[in-house]
Amino acid sequence: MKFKSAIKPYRSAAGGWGSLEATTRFVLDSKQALKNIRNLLRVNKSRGFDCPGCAWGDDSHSTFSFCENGAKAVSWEATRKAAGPDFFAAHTLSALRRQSDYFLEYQGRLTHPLRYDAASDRYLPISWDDAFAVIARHIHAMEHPDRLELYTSGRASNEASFLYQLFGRILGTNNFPDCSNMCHEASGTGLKQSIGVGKGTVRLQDFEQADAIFVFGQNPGTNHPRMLHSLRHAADRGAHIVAFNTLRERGLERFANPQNPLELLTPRSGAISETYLQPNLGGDMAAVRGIVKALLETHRQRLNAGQPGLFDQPFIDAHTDGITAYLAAVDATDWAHIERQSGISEEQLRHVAGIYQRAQRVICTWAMGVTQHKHSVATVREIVNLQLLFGQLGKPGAGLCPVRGHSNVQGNRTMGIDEKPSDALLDRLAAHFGFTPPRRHGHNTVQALEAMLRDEVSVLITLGGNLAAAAPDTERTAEALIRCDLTVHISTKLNRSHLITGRKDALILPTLGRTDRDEQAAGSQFITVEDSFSMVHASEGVGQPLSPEQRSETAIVAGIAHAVLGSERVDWLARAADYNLIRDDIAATLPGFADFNQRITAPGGFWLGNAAAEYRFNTATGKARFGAAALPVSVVPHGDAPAPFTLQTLRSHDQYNTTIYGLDDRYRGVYGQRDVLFMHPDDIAGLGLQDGDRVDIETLWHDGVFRQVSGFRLVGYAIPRGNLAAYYPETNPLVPLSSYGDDTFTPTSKSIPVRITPSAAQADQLRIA
Ligand SMILES: Nc1nc2c(c(=O)[nH]1)N[C@H]1C(S)=C(S)[C@@H](COP(=O)(O)OP(=O)(O)OC[C@H]3O[C@@H](n4cnc5c(=O)[nH]c(N)nc54)[C@H](O)[C@@H]3O)O[C@H]1N2
Ligand SMILES: Nc1nc2c(c(=O)[nH]1)N[C@H]1C(S)=C(S)[C@@H](COP(=O)(O)OP(=O)(O)OC[C@H]3O[C@@H](n4cnc5c(=O)[nH]c(N)nc54)[C@H](O)[C@@H]3O)O[C@H]1N2
Ligand SMILES: [Mo]
Repeated sequence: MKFKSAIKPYRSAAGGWGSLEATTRFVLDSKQALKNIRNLLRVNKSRGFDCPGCAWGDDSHSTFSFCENGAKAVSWEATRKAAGPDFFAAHTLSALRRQSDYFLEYQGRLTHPLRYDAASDRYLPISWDDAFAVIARHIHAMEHPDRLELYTSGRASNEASFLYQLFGRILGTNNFPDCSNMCHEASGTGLKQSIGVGKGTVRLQDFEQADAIFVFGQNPGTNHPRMLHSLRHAADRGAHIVAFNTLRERGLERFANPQNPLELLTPRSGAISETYLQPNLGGDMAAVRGIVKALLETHRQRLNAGQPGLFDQPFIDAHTDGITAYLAAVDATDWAHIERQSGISEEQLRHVAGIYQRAQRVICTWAMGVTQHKHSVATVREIVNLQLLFGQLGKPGAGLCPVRGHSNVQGNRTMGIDEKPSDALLDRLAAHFGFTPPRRHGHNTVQALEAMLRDEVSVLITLGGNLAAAAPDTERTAEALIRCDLTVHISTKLNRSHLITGRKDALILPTLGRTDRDEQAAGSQFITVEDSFSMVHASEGVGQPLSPEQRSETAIVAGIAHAVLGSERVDWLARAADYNLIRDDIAATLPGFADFNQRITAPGGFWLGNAAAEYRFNTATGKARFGAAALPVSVVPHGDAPAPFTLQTLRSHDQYNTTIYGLDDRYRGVYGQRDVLFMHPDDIAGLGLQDGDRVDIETLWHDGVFRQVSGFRLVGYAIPRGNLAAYYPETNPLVPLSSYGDDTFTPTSKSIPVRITPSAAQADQLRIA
């Protein structure tokens, strides 16, 4: 495969013709265009499947609720290309390890259960029964149930997740590391501390009533394209969109609706963000504090003049505590600190405070630019503080909106994929299934990897995902996986994690995806998922599975549980034959799911509700709590001395996490390459270098480990000085396993202290990592 590399600015709006063209190209290039197009038309409709792309809600405005990147995700999964036994007979693992991530997934869908054979260095076919027996043998040999790690990636259905956590807990462990630990953990933790529920308080329709929408640390043009429709409609109504993003992102600046044919014929490409601020990496807490400081000043001036203040005093009195300490913390923060840390001037922050002040209804959204820092929980809580002062909770068109990643990551948590389960959850499981669940907390992702490195883990099972490539500190993560006796991956496609096998055994179990029809003994099955707005709805695949050997995730989890635990207490296989039985279990054990099987038949599903949006705050005091944290002294976790640059690792337009669809990042003007480093032109000049030069990136950390990636091409970009950006997962080797968020253990993927040096090898050959 050949790629032509180029850097050229993208001049059109995000969306529009460019995105329609790209979608058509992806759909038509794939082996079965017709099936793909039919699938796309049904995606996110009441019949059909939920888009595996992202967790944004379904929009009633567009005729076809899909977007360019959803189309890529669907056609990537629904390919007729297969990586079957022939492929594995032809390739040793040593040879496959030399291939790129792109090559591995491009081979197509996994079709047969496989077991690693060390003698031939190949994966060989194995029967399902034998595969389950291998797993049972290893698990039975463990001295303690905590020697098992059960990883989940956020695509797994509610039904599969529920069985998975039940299996782990009956066995006796709460070791449920998941992708969320690397993603929105800080949102859940911060929101729970502040408002007692770890989920957003808004619904999709709130975007239709907001007067202002503040978007923090998020790139919806690429990662949540359907969100652009909501932003666009809001902007058209005259709502103010204020974006905080370290980079200038095309999708946030301008957007033409690619699903509105008329609009494509006109040159109009609505401006989205009227105000676009570029904070330093990790500068959002300081920015929000500055906004509050400005608003507090006006509030006091008004009170002193005998006028009503700005804040929503009735809401504050009735529903919150901690305001005095918080306002004292705001007073104690000086403008110099705010300006230095945020990188935004007092004047700009006062301007934005004015927009906030004039809006009756404000929504704040955020994603990884807020959650992947050391002080992310404090930052989330600062956003909540701002909203609480104005009572922006529980009223239409206002509230808090962490925009989730994987399409069912929120549902996974609801189902109990949680290493720190509440006692209430465990009590209900215990009562319904008649067992004594473990009460000690389990491992999150970082703790699981650390335990593996200490040889405290025998078996790793992953329900989707690509742990080896998604986790930080690539070398240490690989070392961790190798130290397990058995690694088991339940996957749709071949990926890096499959190539790093446990020291005694390794299995790959091929699973059906969202788009595939799922036939079980009781007939065709659907699964359920929950979006970012707590809407639970059904998803039913339409395509004929590529191989009769592929099994659904639910059936695989049930098969493992049956082999390990037998079916006396829970009839796992009956549940795999008829998912209604699992939904009955869920209805009996999880709040909000009464009459699940009946309510799920409603078109569009049902809303789980949100206690905080109804002024019920499940905190220690029963009130929403202001957080009074001081701004951190430094936002970048560092070792012995401050680093010259801070690096964030992010997604290109042609990737889904560790899945690389192609080598373009159209909106940022990057074509045919991924080994680029975005830097301010003056910083490039300051290093005595030029645009296009190759550099090495080295992490400055205090554990004596040398972490470097090399040969990255400098790209001059609109980014504040001292800040850098490069793509994930190529830069994961730079994120130290021991650098994670306070209270979250989320790797600090958006603030890595680094040093840049000219590349020794100014290699010009194309590297596809
Ligand atoms: N097509 C596609 N869709 C996806 C995904 C995908 O890979 N591809 N991934 C899914 C997943 S799992 C997730 S979690 C989401 C991720 O969605 P995003 O959070 O949008 O993902 P990132 O690419 O990490 O982008 C981070 C954005 O925040 C900005 N940023 C980084 N640090 C800071 C900061 O400190 N302050 C501010 N204000 N801005 C900052 C970056 O410039 C960038 O625009 O998307 C989901 N949807
Ligand atoms: N440096 C850095 N690291 C990061 C991030 C970052 O921004 N920077 N982001 C973090 C974030 S937000 C996340 S969510 C994680 C993502 O971490 P993961 O969720 O572990 O990774 P993915 O790349 O989404 O997983 C892709 C694999 O999932 C499998 N798969 C796809 N669909 C299905 C399915 O329907 N069922 C099953 N069983 N398997 C399926 C395929 O085999 C595919 O290879 O990465 C994190 N890591
Ligand atoms: Mo994520």
